[in-house]
Amino acid sequence: MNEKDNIKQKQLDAYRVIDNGEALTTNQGLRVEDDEHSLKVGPRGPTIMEDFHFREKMTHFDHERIPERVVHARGFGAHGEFELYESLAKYTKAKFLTDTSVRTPLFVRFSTVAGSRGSSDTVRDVRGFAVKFYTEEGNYDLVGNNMPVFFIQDAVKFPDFIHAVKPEPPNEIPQASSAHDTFWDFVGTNTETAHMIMWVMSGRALPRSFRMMEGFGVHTFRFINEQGKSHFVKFHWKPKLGVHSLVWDETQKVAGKDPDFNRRDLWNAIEQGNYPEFELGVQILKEEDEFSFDFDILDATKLWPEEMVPVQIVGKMTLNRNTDNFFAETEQVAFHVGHLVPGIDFTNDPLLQGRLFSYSDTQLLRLGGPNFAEIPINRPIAPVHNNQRDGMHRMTINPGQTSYHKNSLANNDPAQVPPNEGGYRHYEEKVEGRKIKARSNSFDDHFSQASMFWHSMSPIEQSQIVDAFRFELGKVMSKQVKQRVVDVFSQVAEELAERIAEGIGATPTKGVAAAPTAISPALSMMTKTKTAATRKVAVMLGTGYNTAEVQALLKALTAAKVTADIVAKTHAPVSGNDGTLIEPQQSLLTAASVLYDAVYVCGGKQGADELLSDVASAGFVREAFQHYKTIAAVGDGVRLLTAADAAHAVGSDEAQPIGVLLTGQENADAAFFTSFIEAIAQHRHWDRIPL
Ligand code: HDD
Repeated sequence: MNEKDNIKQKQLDAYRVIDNGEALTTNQGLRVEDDEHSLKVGPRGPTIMEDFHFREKMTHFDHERIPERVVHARGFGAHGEFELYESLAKYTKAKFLTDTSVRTPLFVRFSTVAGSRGSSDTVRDVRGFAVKFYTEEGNYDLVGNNMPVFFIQDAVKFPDFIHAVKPEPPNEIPQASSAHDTFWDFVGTNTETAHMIMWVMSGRALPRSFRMMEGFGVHTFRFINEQGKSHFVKFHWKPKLGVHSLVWDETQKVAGKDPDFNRRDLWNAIEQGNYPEFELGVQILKEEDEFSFDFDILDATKLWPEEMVPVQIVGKMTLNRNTDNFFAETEQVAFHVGHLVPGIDFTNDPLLQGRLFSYSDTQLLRLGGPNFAEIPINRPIAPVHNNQRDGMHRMTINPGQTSYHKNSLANNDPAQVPPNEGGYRHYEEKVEGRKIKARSNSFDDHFSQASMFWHSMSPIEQSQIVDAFRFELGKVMSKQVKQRVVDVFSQVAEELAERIAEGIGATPTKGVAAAPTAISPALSMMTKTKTAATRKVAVMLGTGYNTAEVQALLKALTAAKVTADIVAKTHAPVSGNDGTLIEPQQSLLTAASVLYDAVYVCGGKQGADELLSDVASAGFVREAFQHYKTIAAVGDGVRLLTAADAAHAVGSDEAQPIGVLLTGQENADAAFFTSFIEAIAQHRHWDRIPL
């Protein structure tokens, strides 16, 4: 969609204020003569109360902060649009899902859950994946996560769960981490968490990029079609770049080297025109099939295996515009699971039902009153007319005498709308029962799907899960908490519990593990799309590099949409074998191997000596090797790899490690570049064996 056709952007234009070339004024529009000095009695005297400019400026500053979100405080947003591939009219009357000619503007916010606003991006955590569609029929918010299940089954337990995962009350430690006693105490005493914990201990909790993670609506929702017929639906987002994760050691280092790693990645991708794309998928079930499974479809700790209920791809979201102002847009955007359009409705999932209260309630505190829907980023593109009035920061000026319904003085406007003209009517589900504080027995099985997850993983993913448990529980002080967790996961898989127990000095329980309900290959990240596009390479070089080769390499990388940074010993321009100068983007001091997907070391004796004279160069390569990344070296550059224990010398009888590409020649050719790019597309070489 052309930007100028984006109706939401047009609406936002009215609020964008460009300061370039303008006079400095107070908030009252008064032109300011001096913004450097407060008004004083003489140049060394006291500041005078009457300095209204000083007071206004300082007061505004003093009030600049609003409460951060109680969960998902750290997030990053972008604008985009949704296009529909095929009409879903058979299932829903939602216009944006039935009319393929409509491009729906949207805003997305990705987030971590536990950390504060200033915490690091690459912590082990669930990622929020919230999408606000600005549809012609009103805003529709799909407030999901990058994992398809949740920790708890009933929303009444949400405050308890969040209290357990947040930093502990006495000292607010640890920040943005679940590796502490209260979290694992909650897990050990609330076994419904087991399935979600398997996801959180997996690489899904360490996404390489927001652009490389799936999104899930989690709950079972309803589609309602024009005839009033209901189907159950689960929503999925499938990233075009595949689903990929960092490794744990890397995430911890990235958290120090670049705490903004994921947000920078998204920002840069959009700035470079590499617009992130996610396809929308739906799993649909007939109402008659509600009880056809050995799990309850209202239980948010269960997923519908894709092999059982296929995901139909129905449209695509493209993120194509960064924000102009983080606070105005990303911080003030207010999502709510209850923002619906006709054709979509809720189910009785008790987690979903409780969310319907929490989201609007929390915005009242965070955004300071009931008029948050009038903040530009939250405004629907559909017209808004009702009898709600006043409140903090009311923007709309509603002329007229009446603000009530029914009225006779204003023709009873604004008028109610029948469903056949777009009025929202709740699905008339028949419900009966006694008022009771209880949970259905059909929610009792906490382990079968956790077991399915474990058994669907590849061996490397299983090892990563075991290491994650060992790390997290290794940080827990209480022995009984650790033992209790092992007892719980003994019920998921015997081997898993044994391996955790061995690492933390606890005892697994034998013979209590649940049988997996099925194996679901779709759960493994190894089954996802692989491409080198938008990956980042560090090209290490020193004086005398082969200019023609480097130019050809950069061309080949650009053609494959791979981005590259030249990394040299310092930032000073480096001269090639024909005297051409290259200005490095990074030096060995500013670059870190963990910020790249692959490393390419150029040849030339002088250059290799120059790089090797700084020990950081071998460390750079070594780290990339340990993180299973693609590494290539040419001619003398191979010496960096041997110094880093990342390769055998060229011509050695030993097999080179997987994902390490070498050439003894001082000039790599196009075939070498192709192999390098193909290796990058693998994401990581998990089967690599250390030398
Ligand atoms: Fe929630 C924020 C996703 C359960 C209460 N939630 C929030 C955000 C996401 C989710 C992505 C951030 C939105 C943004 O970027 O502004 N939450 C989920 C998912 C859940 C879930 C996928 C389970 C399926 N949440 C959940 C429950 C409750 C809440 C059970 C309470 C009953 N969530 C909130 C909240 C937040 C929130 C307190 C904090 C900030 C906000 O709403 O706007 O209301």
